[in-house]
Amino acid sequence: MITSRDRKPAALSIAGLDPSGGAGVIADARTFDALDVHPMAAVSAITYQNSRGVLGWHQLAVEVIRSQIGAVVGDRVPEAVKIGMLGSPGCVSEVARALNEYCLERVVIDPVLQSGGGFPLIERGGVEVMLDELVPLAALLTPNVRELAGLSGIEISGVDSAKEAAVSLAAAGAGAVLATGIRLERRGAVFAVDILHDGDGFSVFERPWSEGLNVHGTGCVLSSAVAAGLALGRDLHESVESALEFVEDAIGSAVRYGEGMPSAEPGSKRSRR
Ligand code: PXL
Repeated sequence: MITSRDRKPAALSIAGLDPSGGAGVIADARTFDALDVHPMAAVSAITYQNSRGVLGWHQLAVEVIRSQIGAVVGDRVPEAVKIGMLGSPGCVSEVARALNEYCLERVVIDPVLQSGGGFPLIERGGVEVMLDELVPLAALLTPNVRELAGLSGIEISGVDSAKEAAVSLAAAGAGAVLATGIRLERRGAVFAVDILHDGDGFSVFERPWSEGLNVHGTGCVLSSAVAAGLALGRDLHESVESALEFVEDAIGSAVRYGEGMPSAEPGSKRSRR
């Protein structure tokens, strides 16, 4: 008989499908699995894309999204939830409603607004509903620079404005904010800075800036790795630190899978420092 103590922690990804496997629910499931968390998923939208970029996408009906979440969660409440591309304001609202209805906890939200190549992945009005209904349910929000600017309305020109924007999103109800990929030049060297604001203070993480390296899907992998850490019972700071290491390792071992840029391969090389 399987007891609750024998059960593997589970995490649910509610996100878009990237059929080429670089981002979305496939990247999320691979990340959960690599971190020994059982992967579950509900698809919000189906994108048409390959390694060269996004060609378009189709939004799934709100009822389809509701049915997927209801079926999965009705059987097994996940220890953590990762939310990615949602597509329409109606889907954002439905996901917020489901999180409340099923009392889902440890929710990590990657507020996806567009693809790396700039293709819009949310319809008009989506940002407002996200701020009103979803952001207050986030244990952690993981915006990149463009998402940070889009959600806060603050132009991001460096670490100080990123901190200001993170504070404004915490004031909008997010439990914590991890702002990623802020470019910093210091004494001729370029760094990518990630800033964690937990409502009180800031933790700042720096790594060398990797120009031209494919970062398609790294936002998905990062937020999923944090959700996996939370599902495994780690606290927020520990989960963020190990997720940042995990992504760095994944980028370091990226492989080329199509004509476009190389993709980050979750779990293909894991080394702990
Ligand atoms: O990286 C953002 C992202 C998230 N989710 C899906 C995507 C993309 C980028 O293309 O396709 C499904």
